[in-house]
Amino acid sequence: MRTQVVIIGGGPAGLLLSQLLHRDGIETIVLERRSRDHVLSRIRAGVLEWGTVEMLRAAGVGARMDREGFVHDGTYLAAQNRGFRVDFKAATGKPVMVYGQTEVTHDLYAARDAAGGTIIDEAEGVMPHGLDGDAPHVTYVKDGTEHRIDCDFVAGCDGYHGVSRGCIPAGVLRAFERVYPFGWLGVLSETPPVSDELIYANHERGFALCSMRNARLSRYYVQVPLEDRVEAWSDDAFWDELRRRIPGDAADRLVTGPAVEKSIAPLRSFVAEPMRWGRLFLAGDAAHIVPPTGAKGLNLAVGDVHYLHTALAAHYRDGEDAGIETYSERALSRVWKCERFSWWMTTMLHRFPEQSTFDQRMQEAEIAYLETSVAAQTAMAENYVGLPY
Ligand code: FAS
Ligand code: PHB
Repeated sequence: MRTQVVIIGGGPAGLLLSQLLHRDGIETIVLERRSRDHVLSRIRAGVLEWGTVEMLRAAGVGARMDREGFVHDGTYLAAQNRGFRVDFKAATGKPVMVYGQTEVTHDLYAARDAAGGTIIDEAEGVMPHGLDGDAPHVTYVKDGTEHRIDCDFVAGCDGYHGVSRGCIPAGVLRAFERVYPFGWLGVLSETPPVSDELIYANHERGFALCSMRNARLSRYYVQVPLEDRVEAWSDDAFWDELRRRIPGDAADRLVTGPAVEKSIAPLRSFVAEPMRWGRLFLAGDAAHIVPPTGAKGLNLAVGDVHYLHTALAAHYRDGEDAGIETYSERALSRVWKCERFSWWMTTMLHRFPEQSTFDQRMQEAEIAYLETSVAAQTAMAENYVGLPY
Protein backbone atom coordinates (compact mmCIF):
# COMPACT_ATOMS: atom_id res chain seq x y z
CA MET A 1 0.00 0.00 0.00
CA ARG A 2 1.01 3.63 -0.44
CA THR A 3 -0.41 6.91 0.85
CA GLN A 4 0.80 10.45 1.43
CA VAL A 5 0.48 10.62 5.24
CA VAL A 6 0.19 7.69 7.65
CA ILE A 7 -1.54 8.76 10.87
CA ILE A 8 -0.89 6.55 13.89
CA GLY A 9 -3.81 6.85 16.34
CA GLY A 10 -7.57 7.18 15.78
CA GLY A 11 -8.30 9.57 18.64
CA PRO A 12 -9.34 13.20 18.14
CA ALA A 13 -5.91 14.37 16.95
CA GLY A 14 -5.50 11.64 14.34
CA LEU A 15 -9.07 11.80 13.07
CA LEU A 16 -9.18 15.59 12.83
CA LEU A 17 -5.85 15.66 10.97
CA SER A 18 -7.14 13.00 8.57
CA GLN A 19 -10.35 14.94 7.96
CA LEU A 20 -8.60 18.28 7.37
CA LEU A 21 -6.00 16.76 5.02
CA HIS A 22 -8.76 14.95 3.13
CA ARG A 23 -10.53 18.27 2.54
CA ASP A 24 -7.28 19.50 0.97
CA GLY A 25 -7.09 16.43 -1.27
CA ILE A 26 -4.27 14.83 0.71
CA GLU A 27 -4.50 11.06 1.19
CA THR A 28 -4.11 9.52 4.61
CA ILE A 29 -4.42 6.12 6.28
CA VAL A 30 -5.23 6.04 10.00
CA LEU A 31 -3.89 3.09 12.03
CA GLU A 32 -5.73 2.60 15.34
CA ARG A 33 -4.67 -0.04 17.86
CA ARG A 34 -8.04 -0.51 19.58
CA SER A 35 -11.51 -1.33 18.28
CA ARG A 36 -13.78 1.52 17.31
CA ASP A 37 -16.20 0.61 20.09
CA HIS A 38 -13.37 0.88 22.61
CA VAL A 39 -12.25 4.28 21.31
CA LEU A 40 -15.84 5.56 21.37
CA SER A 41 -16.42 4.26 24.90
CA ARG A 42 -13.83 6.58 26.42
CA ILE A 43 -15.14 9.41 28.65
CA ARG A 44 -12.64 12.25 28.46
CA ALA A 45 -12.75 16.01 27.91
CA GLY A 46 -15.81 18.21 28.09
CA VAL A 47 -14.86 21.80 27.21
CA LEU A 48 -13.90 23.06 23.73
CA GLU A 49 -11.95 26.28 23.22
CA TRP A 50 -13.51 28.61 20.67
CA GLY A 51 -10.64 27.91 18.27
CA THR A 52 -11.48 24.21 18.51
CA VAL A 53 -15.14 24.99 17.73
CA GLU A 54 -14.07 26.94 14.63
CA MET A 55 -11.66 24.18 13.54
CA LEU A 56 -14.38 21.51 13.85
CA ARG A 57 -16.77 23.65 11.82
CA ALA A 58 -14.06 24.24 9.18
CA ALA A 59 -13.50 20.46 9.07
CA GLY A 60 -17.20 19.96 8.32
CA VAL A 61 -17.93 18.21 11.62
CA GLY A 62 -19.53 21.02 13.64
CA ALA A 63 -23.24 20.54 12.89
CA ARG A 64 -24.16 18.25 15.83
CA MET A 65 -21.88 20.22 18.16
CA ASP A 66 -23.74 23.41 17.22
CA ARG A 67 -27.10 21.68 17.77
CA GLU A 68 -26.34 19.82 20.98
CA GLY A 69 -23.41 21.66 22.57
CA PHE A 70 -23.75 24.26 25.33
CA VAL A 71 -22.17 27.67 24.75
CA HIS A 72 -20.86 28.95 28.09
CA ASP A 73 -19.95 32.62 28.51
CA GLY A 74 -18.16 32.06 31.81
CA THR A 75 -17.45 29.76 34.73
CA TYR A 76 -17.82 29.79 38.50
CA LEU A 77 -14.90 29.49 40.87
CA ALA A 78 -15.32 28.83 44.59
CA ALA A 79 -13.18 28.77 47.71
CA GLN A 80 -14.35 27.32 51.02
CA ASN A 81 -17.92 26.95 49.70
CA ARG A 82 -18.24 30.56 48.45
CA GLY A 83 -18.41 31.14 44.70
CA PHE A 84 -17.94 33.94 42.13
CA ARG A 85 -18.13 34.10 38.35
CA VAL A 86 -15.49 34.82 35.71
CA ASP A 87 -17.12 36.20 32.56
CA PHE A 88 -15.09 34.98 29.55
CA LYS A 89 -17.29 36.76 26.98
CA ALA A 90 -17.06 40.13 28.72
CA ALA A 91 -13.29 39.80 29.13
CA THR A 92 -12.35 38.37 25.72
CA GLY A 93 -15.40 38.51 23.45
CA LYS A 94 -15.33 34.70 23.24
CA PRO A 95 -17.21 31.87 25.02
CA VAL A 96 -16.40 28.17 25.24
CA MET A 97 -18.46 25.18 24.07
CA VAL A 98 -19.34 22.31 26.40
CA TYR A 99 -19.52 19.23 24.16
CA GLY A 100 -17.91 15.92 25.14
CA GLN A 101 -14.77 14.58 23.46
CA THR A 102 -16.64 11.31 22.99
CA GLU A 103 -19.14 13.14 20.76
CA VAL A 104 -16.35 14.94 18.88
CA THR A 105 -14.76 11.56 18.18
CA HIS A 106 -18.11 10.12 17.05
CA ASP A 107 -18.59 13.05 14.66
CA LEU A 108 -15.07 12.68 13.26
CA TYR A 109 -15.48 8.92 12.65
CA ALA A 110 -18.81 9.58 10.93
CA ALA A 111 -17.24 12.20 8.66
CA ARG A 112 -14.29 9.98 7.75
CA ASP A 113 -16.61 7.07 7.00
CA ALA A 114 -18.87 9.27 4.87
CA ALA A 115 -15.84 10.42 2.88
CA GLY A 116 -14.59 6.86 2.43
CA GLY A 117 -11.57 7.52 4.63
CA THR A 118 -9.23 4.58 5.39
CA ILE A 119 -9.15 3.83 9.12
CA ILE A 120 -7.67 0.48 10.06
CA ASP A 121 -8.90 -0.53 13.53
CA GLU A 122 -7.23 -3.12 15.75
CA ALA A 123 -3.93 -2.60 13.94
CA GLU A 124 -1.27 -4.29 16.06
CA GLY A 125 2.49 -3.80 16.24
CA VAL A 126 2.40 -0.47 14.37
CA MET A 127 5.98 0.61 13.69
CA PRO A 128 7.33 3.51 11.60
CA HIS A 129 10.57 3.00 9.65
CA GLY A 130 12.98 5.22 7.67
CA LEU A 131 11.86 8.42 9.40
CA ASP A 132 15.28 10.04 8.93
CA GLY A 133 15.18 9.47 5.17
CA ASP A 134 12.85 10.73 2.44
CA ALA A 135 10.88 7.49 1.97
CA PRO A 136 9.45 6.36 5.31
CA HIS A 137 7.12 3.41 5.68
CA VAL A 138 4.98 1.96 8.45
CA THR A 139 4.39 -1.72 9.21
CA TYR A 140 1.54 -3.23 11.21
CA VAL A 141 -0.19 -6.56 11.79
CA LYS A 142 -3.90 -7.05 11.13
CA ASP A 143 -5.60 -10.43 11.72
CA GLY A 144 -2.18 -12.05 11.94
CA THR A 145 -0.92 -10.70 8.61
CA GLU A 146 1.89 -8.11 8.41
CA HIS A 147 1.30 -5.11 6.15
CA ARG A 148 3.51 -2.27 4.89
CA ILE A 149 2.43 1.26 3.93
CA ASP A 150 4.90 3.46 2.06
CA CYS A 151 4.33 7.18 2.61
CA ASP A 152 5.80 10.67 2.58
CA PHE A 153 5.15 11.57 6.24
CA VAL A 154 4.07 9.92 9.52
CA ALA A 155 1.88 11.73 12.09
CA GLY A 156 2.27 10.29 15.59
CA CYS A 157 -1.19 10.92 17.08
CA ASP A 158 -1.05 7.84 19.30
CA GLY A 159 -1.33 9.41 22.73
CA TYR A 160 0.88 9.24 25.80
CA HIS A 161 1.30 5.45 25.64
CA GLY A 162 1.82 5.29 21.89
CA VAL A 163 4.79 4.10 19.85
CA SER A 164 5.68 7.33 18.01
CA ARG A 165 7.45 9.38 20.69
CA GLY A 166 9.84 6.47 21.26
CA CYS A 167 10.94 6.67 17.59
CA ILE A 168 12.79 9.90 18.34
CA PRO A 169 16.36 8.92 19.31
CA ALA A 170 17.11 9.14 23.04
CA GLY A 171 19.92 11.62 22.35
CA VAL A 172 17.48 13.94 20.57
CA LEU A 173 14.33 13.61 22.71
CA ARG A 174 14.00 15.79 25.83
CA ALA A 175 11.15 15.17 28.30
CA PHE A 176 9.85 17.55 30.96
CA GLU A 177 7.45 16.23 33.59
CA ARG A 178 5.66 16.95 36.82
CA VAL A 179 3.48 14.26 38.44
CA TYR A 180 0.90 15.63 40.89
CA PRO A 181 0.43 13.89 44.27
CA PHE A 182 -3.32 13.30 43.75
CA GLY A 183 -5.86 12.15 41.17
CA TRP A 184 -9.38 12.99 40.03
CA LEU A 185 -12.26 10.66 40.85
CA GLY A 186 -14.79 11.30 38.05
CA VAL A 187 -18.47 10.34 37.95
CA LEU A 188 -20.89 10.52 35.01
CA SER A 189 -24.54 10.54 36.13
CA GLU A 190 -27.84 10.74 34.26
CA THR A 191 -28.94 13.73 36.34
CA PRO A 192 -29.51 17.39 35.49
CA PRO A 193 -26.40 19.57 35.94
CA VAL A 194 -26.21 21.39 39.26
CA SER A 195 -25.36 24.70 37.58
CA ASP A 196 -25.77 26.46 34.23
CA GLU A 197 -21.98 26.80 33.99
CA LEU A 198 -19.02 24.85 35.41
CA ILE A 199 -18.01 25.21 39.06
CA TYR A 200 -14.29 24.83 39.94
CA ALA A 201 -14.04 24.59 43.74
CA ASN A 202 -11.05 24.90 46.07
CA HIS A 203 -11.74 23.47 49.51
CA GLU A 204 -9.63 22.44 52.49
CA ARG A 205 -10.79 18.85 51.85
CA GLY A 206 -9.65 19.09 48.23
CA PHE A 207 -10.66 20.20 44.73
CA ALA A 208 -14.07 19.54 43.16
CA LEU A 209 -15.49 20.26 39.70
CA CYS A 210 -19.09 20.33 38.50
CA SER A 211 -19.46 19.93 34.74
CA MET A 212 -21.93 18.46 32.29
CA ARG A 213 -22.49 16.78 28.93
CA ASN A 214 -26.13 17.78 28.29
CA ALA A 215 -29.31 18.75 30.19
CA ARG A 216 -29.69 15.16 31.44
CA LEU A 217 -26.05 14.10 31.83
CA SER A 218 -23.70 15.54 34.43
CA ARG A 219 -19.96 15.09 34.98
CA TYR A 220 -18.44 15.61 38.44
CA TYR A 221 -14.94 15.22 39.87
CA VAL A 222 -13.37 15.28 43.34
CA GLN A 223 -9.65 15.26 44.09
CA VAL A 224 -8.56 12.03 45.78
CA PRO A 225 -5.22 10.70 47.09
CA LEU A 226 -3.18 8.82 44.47
CA GLU A 227 -3.51 5.58 46.42
CA ASP A 228 -7.34 5.63 46.36
CA ARG A 229 -9.06 2.85 44.42
CA VAL A 230 -12.32 3.54 42.61
CA GLU A 231 -13.89 0.41 44.15
CA ALA A 232 -13.51 2.03 47.57
CA TRP A 233 -15.81 4.90 46.57
CA SER A 234 -19.54 4.17 46.80
CA ASP A 235 -21.87 6.52 44.92
CA ASP A 236 -23.17 7.88 48.23
CA ALA A 237 -19.64 8.55 49.50
CA PHE A 238 -18.88 10.44 46.28
CA TRP A 239 -22.02 12.62 46.46
CA ASP A 240 -21.45 13.39 50.16
CA GLU A 241 -17.84 14.47 49.44
CA LEU A 242 -18.86 16.59 46.46
CA ARG A 243 -21.53 18.38 48.54
CA ARG A 244 -18.94 19.22 51.23
CA ARG A 245 -16.63 20.94 48.71
CA ILE A 246 -18.95 23.04 46.50
CA PRO A 247 -20.85 26.26 47.33
CA GLY A 248 -23.81 25.72 49.69
CA ASP A 249 -26.50 26.79 47.20
CA ALA A 250 -25.15 24.29 44.64
CA ALA A 251 -24.94 21.54 47.28
CA ASP A 252 -28.60 22.19 48.13
CA ARG A 253 -29.61 21.93 44.44
CA LEU A 254 -27.50 18.84 43.66
CA VAL A 255 -29.51 16.01 42.08
CA THR A 256 -27.73 12.71 42.68
CA GLY A 257 -28.12 9.36 40.94
CA PRO A 258 -26.23 6.18 40.12
CA ALA A 259 -22.81 6.62 38.52
CA VAL A 260 -22.98 5.36 34.93
CA GLU A 261 -19.21 5.76 34.76
CA LYS A 262 -16.74 6.11 37.63
CA SER A 263 -12.96 6.27 37.30
CA ILE A 264 -9.82 7.76 38.82
CA ALA A 265 -7.37 9.60 36.52
CA PRO A 266 -3.85 10.59 37.61
CA LEU A 267 -2.65 14.16 36.94
CA ARG A 268 0.60 15.01 35.26
CA SER A 269 2.25 17.79 33.25
CA PHE A 270 4.45 16.42 30.48
CA VAL A 271 6.12 17.78 27.35
CA ALA A 272 8.39 16.01 24.86
CA GLU A 273 10.66 18.09 22.66
CA PRO A 274 11.08 18.22 19.70
CA MET A 275 7.67 17.42 18.19
CA ARG A 276 9.22 16.59 14.85
CA TRP A 277 12.03 14.23 13.84
CA GLY A 278 12.68 13.84 10.13
CA ARG A 279 9.41 12.71 8.50
CA LEU A 280 7.70 12.08 11.88
CA PHE A 281 5.47 14.71 13.50
CA LEU A 282 4.03 14.25 17.02
CA ALA A 283 0.61 15.78 17.78
CA GLY A 284 -1.63 15.71 20.85
CA ASP A 285 -1.03 13.52 23.88
CA ALA A 286 1.83 11.77 22.04
CA ALA A 287 3.81 14.96 22.70
CA HIS A 288 2.28 16.47 25.83
CA ILE A 289 -0.06 15.92 28.76
CA VAL A 290 -1.73 18.53 30.95
CA PRO A 291 -3.66 18.14 34.19
CA PRO A 292 -7.37 18.45 33.17
CA THR A 293 -7.92 21.46 35.47
CA GLY A 294 -7.52 23.94 32.62
CA ALA A 295 -9.54 21.85 30.11
CA LYS A 296 -6.59 21.98 27.71
CA GLY A 297 -5.79 18.37 26.75
CA LEU A 298 -8.10 17.92 23.80
CA ASN A 299 -7.76 21.58 22.81
CA LEU A 300 -3.95 21.38 22.68
CA ALA A 301 -4.27 18.37 20.38
CA VAL A 302 -6.45 20.48 18.07
CA GLY A 303 -3.89 23.30 18.15
CA ASP A 304 -1.11 20.91 17.08
CA VAL A 305 -3.33 19.62 14.28
CA HIS A 306 -3.89 23.18 13.08
CA TYR A 307 -0.13 23.73 12.69
CA LEU A 308 0.49 20.28 11.15
CA HIS A 309 -2.42 20.46 8.72
CA THR A 310 -1.40 23.90 7.42
CA ALA A 311 2.24 22.79 7.13
CA LEU A 312 1.44 19.64 5.13
CA ALA A 313 -1.10 21.44 2.95
CA ALA A 314 1.52 24.09 2.05
CA HIS A 315 4.00 21.32 1.22
CA TYR A 316 1.70 19.50 -1.16
CA ARG A 317 -0.07 22.54 -2.62
CA ASP A 318 2.79 25.02 -2.96
CA GLY A 319 5.98 22.99 -2.42
CA GLU A 320 6.53 25.33 0.50
CA ASP A 321 8.21 23.73 3.57
CA ALA A 322 8.54 26.62 6.05
CA GLY A 323 5.57 25.22 8.01
CA ILE A 324 7.15 21.79 8.19
CA GLU A 325 10.51 23.22 9.26
CA THR A 326 8.94 25.38 12.01
CA TYR A 327 6.18 22.96 13.12
CA SER A 328 7.83 21.86 16.36
CA GLU A 329 8.87 25.37 17.39
CA ARG A 330 5.43 26.89 16.68
CA ALA A 331 3.46 24.06 18.32
CA LEU A 332 5.69 23.99 21.41
CA SER A 333 5.38 27.75 21.91
CA ARG A 334 1.61 27.36 22.41
CA VAL A 335 1.98 24.03 24.26
CA TRP A 336 4.18 25.58 26.97
CA LYS A 337 1.79 28.50 27.51
CA CYS A 338 -1.06 26.01 27.98
CA GLU A 339 1.09 23.85 30.26
CA ARG A 340 1.69 26.92 32.40
CA PHE A 341 -2.02 27.78 32.57
CA SER A 342 -2.98 24.19 33.45
CA TRP A 343 -0.27 24.09 36.14
CA TRP A 344 -1.48 27.47 37.51
CA MET A 345 -5.14 26.34 37.71
CA THR A 346 -4.07 23.04 39.32
CA THR A 347 -1.78 24.71 41.87
CA MET A 348 -4.41 27.31 42.77
CA LEU A 349 -7.32 24.89 43.23
CA HIS A 350 -5.96 21.66 44.73
CA ARG A 351 -4.89 20.73 48.27
CA PHE A 352 -1.31 19.44 48.19
CA PRO A 353 -0.43 16.81 50.83
CA GLU A 354 2.58 18.65 52.26
CA GLN A 355 0.99 22.11 51.83
CA SER A 356 2.01 24.56 54.55
CA THR A 357 -0.30 27.15 56.12
CA PHE A 358 1.63 29.77 54.13
CA ASP A 359 0.88 27.85 50.90
CA GLN A 360 -2.80 27.79 51.90
CA ARG A 361 -2.81 31.57 52.36
CA MET A 362 -1.14 31.98 48.96
CA GLN A 363 -3.96 29.96 47.35
CA GLU A 364 -6.60 32.00 49.16
CA ALA A 365 -4.91 35.27 48.11
CA GLU A 366 -4.66 34.08 44.45
CA ILE A 367 -8.39 33.29 44.41
CA ALA A 368 -9.31 36.52 46.22
CA TYR A 369 -7.27 38.53 43.69
CA LEU A 370 -9.02 36.69 40.85
CA GLU A 371 -12.39 37.52 42.39
CA THR A 372 -11.69 41.25 42.62
CA SER A 373 -9.40 42.07 39.65
CA VAL A 374 -10.58 42.58 36.07
CA ALA A 375 -6.97 42.18 34.92
CA ALA A 376 -6.63 38.83 36.69
CA GLN A 377 -9.95 37.61 35.31
CA THR A 378 -9.00 38.72 31.80
CA ALA A 379 -5.72 36.82 32.02
CA MET A 380 -7.56 33.68 33.13
CA ALA A 381 -10.30 34.12 30.52
CA GLU A 382 -7.96 34.55 27.54
CA ASN A 383 -6.16 31.33 28.47
CA TYR A 384 -9.35 29.40 29.18
CA VAL A 385 -11.18 30.33 25.93
CA GLY A 386 -7.99 29.51 24.03
CA LEU A 387 -4.82 31.38 23.09
CA PRO A 388 -4.51 32.26 19.37
CA TYR A 389 -2.86 29.70 17.07
P1 FAS B 1 -5.78 9.95 22.48
O1 FAS B 1 -5.05 9.27 23.57
O2 FAS B 1 -7.18 10.41 22.66
O3 FAS B 1 -5.77 9.06 21.15
C1 FAS B 1 -4.64 8.29 20.81
C2 FAS B 1 -5.13 7.07 20.05
O4 FAS B 1 -3.99 6.32 19.61
C3 FAS B 1 -5.95 6.13 20.93
O5 FAS B 1 -7.17 5.82 20.31
C4 FAS B 1 -5.06 4.89 21.09
O6 FAS B 1 -5.82 3.69 21.15
C5 FAS B 1 -4.23 4.94 19.83
N1 FAS B 1 -2.92 4.30 19.95
C6 FAS B 1 -2.09 4.28 21.02
N2 FAS B 1 -0.97 3.58 20.74
C7 FAS B 1 -1.11 3.13 19.45
C8 FAS B 1 -0.31 2.32 18.60
N3 FAS B 1 0.88 1.86 19.00
N4 FAS B 1 -0.77 2.05 17.35
C9 FAS B 1 -1.97 2.54 16.93
N5 FAS B 1 -2.78 3.32 17.70
C10 FAS B 1 -2.35 3.59 18.95
N6 FAS B 1 -8.61 16.52 28.47
C11 FAS B 1 -9.38 17.59 28.75
O7 FAS B 1 -9.24 18.62 28.10
N7 FAS B 1 -10.32 17.52 29.75
C12 FAS B 1 -10.52 16.38 30.47
O8 FAS B 1 -11.37 16.34 31.35
C13 FAS B 1 -9.75 15.25 30.20
N8 FAS B 1 -9.94 14.08 30.89
C14 FAS B 1 -9.15 12.99 30.61
C15 FAS B 1 -9.31 11.78 31.30
C16 FAS B 1 -8.50 10.68 31.03
C17 FAS B 1 -8.69 9.38 31.79
C18 FAS B 1 -7.49 10.78 30.04
C19 FAS B 1 -6.58 9.61 29.75
C20 FAS B 1 -7.31 11.98 29.34
C21 FAS B 1 -8.16 13.08 29.62
N9 FAS B 1 -8.01 14.28 28.93
C22 FAS B 1 -8.78 15.36 29.19
C23 FAS B 1 -7.03 14.42 27.91
C24 FAS B 1 -7.59 13.83 26.62
O9 FAS B 1 -8.82 14.41 26.33
C25 FAS B 1 -6.54 14.03 25.56
O10 FAS B 1 -5.98 15.33 25.59
C26 FAS B 1 -7.04 13.76 24.17
O11 FAS B 1 -7.59 12.47 24.16
C27 FAS B 1 -5.86 13.89 23.21
O12 FAS B 1 -6.22 13.34 22.00
P2 FAS B 1 -5.14 12.47 21.17
O13 FAS B 1 -3.86 13.21 21.12
O14 FAS B 1 -5.84 12.10 19.92
O15 FAS B 1 -4.81 11.20 22.06
C1 PHB C 1 -15.31 17.73 31.89
O1 PHB C 1 -16.46 18.15 31.64
O2 PHB C 1 -15.00 16.52 31.83
C2 PHB C 1 -14.24 18.73 32.28
C3 PHB C 1 -14.51 20.08 32.17
C4 PHB C 1 -13.53 21.00 32.52
C5 PHB C 1 -12.29 20.54 32.97
C6 PHB C 1 -12.02 19.17 33.05
C7 PHB C 1 -13.01 18.26 32.70
O3 PHB C 1 -11.33 21.44 33.32
